[in-house]
Amino acid sequence: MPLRGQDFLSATRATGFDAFTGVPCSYLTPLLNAVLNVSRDASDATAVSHESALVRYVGATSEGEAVGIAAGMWLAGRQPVVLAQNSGLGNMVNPITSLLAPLRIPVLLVVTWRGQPGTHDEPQHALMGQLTEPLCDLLRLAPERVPDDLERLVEILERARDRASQTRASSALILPDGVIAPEALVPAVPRGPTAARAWNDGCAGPLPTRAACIAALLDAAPSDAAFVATTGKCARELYTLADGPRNLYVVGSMGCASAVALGVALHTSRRVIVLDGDGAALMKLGNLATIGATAPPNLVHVLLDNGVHDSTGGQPTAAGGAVDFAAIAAACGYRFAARATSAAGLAAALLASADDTGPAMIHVRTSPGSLPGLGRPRVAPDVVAARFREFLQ
Ligand SMILES: Cc1ncc(C[n+]2csc(CCOP(=O)(O)OP(=O)(O)O)c2C)c(N)n1
Repeated sequence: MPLRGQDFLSATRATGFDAFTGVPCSYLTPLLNAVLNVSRDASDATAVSHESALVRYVGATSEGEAVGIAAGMWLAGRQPVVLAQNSGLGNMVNPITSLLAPLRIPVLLVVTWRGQPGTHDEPQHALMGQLTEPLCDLLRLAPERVPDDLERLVEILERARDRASQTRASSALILPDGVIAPEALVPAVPRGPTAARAWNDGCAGPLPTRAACIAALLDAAPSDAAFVATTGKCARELYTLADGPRNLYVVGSMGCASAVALGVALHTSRRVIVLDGDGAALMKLGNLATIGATAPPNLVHVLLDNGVHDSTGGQPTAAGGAVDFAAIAAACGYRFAARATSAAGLAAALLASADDTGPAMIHVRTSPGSLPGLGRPRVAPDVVAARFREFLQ
């Protein structure tokens, strides 16, 4: 007898997992529908409060983004679950190896098993079907198959929870076809278009350095704000200018900083300021749509646009200084979209963004280059993650 999606969800929540994100797979439909149905009930009852929702499901644009969001959820005190198709394992490898592993952030992955050997499936799933278990094994995810028996499922979930709390290790459950019975989805009300308030500092003059921009933000931000910095010299500059527990240095997983910040922002009332690069933002541009759709009021996305991959030697990005990130953010549903070309303008935009309810984008043009003699964080990434999590409690 297949399990009901509701039973799977109840068992997951009873074991302590309390935040969900992912990308659909047809095998996951009953489980996703159970999560979405509960999640909508919860958000109806608590229209503006992200924190009191019984269950929150964030639909991501890629499985890699989902891992970033889940990491942020954990940093904000949750026990997150990522629901994904095994085709998406490729998209997840980078944030699993360069975000979850070094920062020791435990996430439970529920990965479907398209192309399971011995079953009939489409050709595009055949190879990944064979690789699913060994790949999860290689990624140190201690994969276990989801049984169609509730008691055994609870035991597996408890093992994953204990691994998470005792060793901060992530786990994977592999979900074969037919283990969960079908369930209908309560249709969502379509989202209408939103308007963003435009803001411009109107400055003309030499562009500021990234370090001057970070210093201006550190001065202007509320003292209880959290900072999430993208990989490369941006995080190293934040560390050099003002290391402390309110900073998270996203040392790898290029493009995931805004996803991590979203996962945090949805579960804290503090302001969360993410320092992104133009190269990193372009690598996971879908993140902007997810931020617009989930619209956390306390998230400020600062895009430090030097037009180059400064951290790897200054090669031009596809933005090349010509992409209008404020316009993209506005079109994705951000409520405030600012353009700045000076450090003072950036600080003023941060203050102005506080008047709006919803995610803010501040696109600031900067010159390439970094602080001379730039250091590297001497605090281990897992310690940075632990102290950041404690700061957020
Ligand atoms: C998936 C992945 N690809 C490539 C890299 C190498 N890399 C590290 S930082 C960086 C450049 C980032 O550019 P941008 O986001 O514009 O920030 P900037 O260095 O200009 O501050 C690159 C390509 C990486 N860490 N991860």
